[in-house]
Amino acid sequence: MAATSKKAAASRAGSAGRSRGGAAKAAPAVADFTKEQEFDAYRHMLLIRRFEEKAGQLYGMGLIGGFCHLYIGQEAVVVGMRMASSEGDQMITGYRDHGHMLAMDMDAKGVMAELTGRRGGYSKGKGGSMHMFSKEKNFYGGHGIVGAQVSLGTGLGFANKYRENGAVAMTYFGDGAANQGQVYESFNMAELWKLPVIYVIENNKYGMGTSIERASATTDLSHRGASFGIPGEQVDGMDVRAVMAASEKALEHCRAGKGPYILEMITYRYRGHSMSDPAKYRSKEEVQKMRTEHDPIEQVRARLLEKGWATEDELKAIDKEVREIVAEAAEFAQTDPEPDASELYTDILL
Ligand SMILES: Cc1ncc(C[n+]2csc(CCOP(=O)(O)OP(=O)(O)O)c2C)c(N)n1
Ligand SMILES: [Mg+2]
Repeated sequence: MAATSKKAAASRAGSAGRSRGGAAKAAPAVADFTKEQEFDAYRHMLLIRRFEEKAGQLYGMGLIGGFCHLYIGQEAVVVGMRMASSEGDQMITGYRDHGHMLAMDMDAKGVMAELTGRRGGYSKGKGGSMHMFSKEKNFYGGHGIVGAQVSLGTGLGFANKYRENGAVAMTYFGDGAANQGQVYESFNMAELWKLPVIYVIENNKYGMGTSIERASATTDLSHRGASFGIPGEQVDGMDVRAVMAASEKALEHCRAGKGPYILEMITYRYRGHSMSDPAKYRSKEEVQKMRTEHDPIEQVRARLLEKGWATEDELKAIDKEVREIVAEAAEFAQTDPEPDASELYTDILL
């Protein structure tokens, strides 16, 4: 992915955003996608969707131990961010991390095998769903402690500035995590030292079973950097074009040495918090409405068909290709051996 950013920046419609400190609202900007970009977005979002569906099945079959948090519904966030970013930019997130890894072009086999605790997994089968990393692909985890990745992502930004490498640390966290204290300590340092960090708040409206209205004194999270002077904006996180346009703008801000930027992605997860959550705190109608009216993949699909850029058969063929990648990953995740017992003593700090 990536490398399509310049074109989209040039064709971006309007100029979204707020003045410093998140004061003023502006019209949302939507990147005007080329045919190539629509296909790119479609493929990547579909890969995440199918991967997650398969992970859900494997979990149901008892093949995945521990926690497993699915990203279904939120695909446009990570794909849009990634489409605007460049080689070298880093990503770090919490435990809902499979989509982020696939967006960073990590191998589906390695991710799935980590879920099933196999040797060929990204953490040699010792980390599981929430603890995977790939320095090579600039993915820094995979963190189970809510909000912990925000300080770490700020550290990545510090390293980027110190090394003058031009990279930006895309640091993701949820609406629930947005109430953690260390988030604000990090904001302060990031703005004080003008660190190149984009704080991507994935507001999927719930932190476990608690809605944002019940948990947060203020619910417009794009304003959360106001007291530090960090600009922020709300983005339609179900529309990959809006995400990409916002990402372009935030990346430009960071690369110009102006410090951090907050993007609050308004999104939604279709499944429960984790595989063990039946999601009784919200109505079926609420979920169904998001699925039918705002699904990120359906939006791209509809545009491709409407513009005559793809036929139903071509889209089916992409689905088939994607399903094959996922099936191969699932096969590997079930046949690759478990780590040797001696691995209990490696990769640990003594
Ligand atoms: C420090 C800490 N407190 C509590 C938990 C338990 N916990 C796990 S996920 C979660 C909710 C976080 O919600 P949000 O940030 O909105 O992310 P989402 O799951 O919606 O992606 C909580 C409270 C934890 N893992 N770490
Ligand atoms: Mg949430």
